[in-house]
Amino acid sequence: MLVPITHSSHLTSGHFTTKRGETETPAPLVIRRVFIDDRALRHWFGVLHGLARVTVKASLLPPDRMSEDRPFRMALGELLQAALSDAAPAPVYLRQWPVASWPPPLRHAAIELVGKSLADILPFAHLWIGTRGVYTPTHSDDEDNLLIQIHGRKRVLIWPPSTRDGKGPPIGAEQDYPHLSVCLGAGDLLYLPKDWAHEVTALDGAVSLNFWHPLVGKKIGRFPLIGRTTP
Ligand SMILES: O=C(O)CCC(=O)C(=O)O
Repeated sequence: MLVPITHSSHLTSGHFTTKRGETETPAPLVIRRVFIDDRALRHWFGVLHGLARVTVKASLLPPDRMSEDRPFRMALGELLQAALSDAAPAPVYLRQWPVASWPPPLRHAAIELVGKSLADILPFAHLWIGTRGVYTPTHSDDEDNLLIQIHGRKRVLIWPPSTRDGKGPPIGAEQDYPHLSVCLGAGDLLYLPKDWAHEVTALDGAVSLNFWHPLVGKKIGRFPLIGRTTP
């Protein structure tokens, strides 16, 4: 059965205003369950599992969120096993793995996964694979961003660009500043305009794709046209 988007919501509700009383624009947007093409997903995961022996540079994350990540090399299969089984002795994250470094079979499978509307910006994709509890500390990006959740859940906290006159929330006191909180599940997409600070935590072993590109804001208008097969 072909279905349109089952749910989408603008995350701002007008309470984020600048000092001059203007509403922050453009605003973050979440679209639920757009990437639920089961066949493409199964194929893509199959290709990923087939690359089990490929070595990747992952990070071992410190539990205190203050010390440095510890980089180390591991087999992709070992990482997948830890992330997809939701059991890992310590938080390990393959962050921001750029498409140019992916083995060609993974690149080809991704074309089907992201569909026609994103195929032209696939060269800007990055893959994120992490165990439960991995995180990305608060930062903002210089480009608009699409974050697509492929597997597991992530919690994203988001602060508007006006926070402390563009400086974003101070580290350690983020929760004291007005923010949005969204939980992304498998198949969900988050559009995050540039300059909105954000912090991400994986609530499960998680796999995501993201695109930093000036055109991603325009592309989200096309998603209602994508029909997807329900499981
Ligand atoms: O998923 C993550 O851990 C971080 C994603 C992120 O910060 C981004 O896409 O800009």
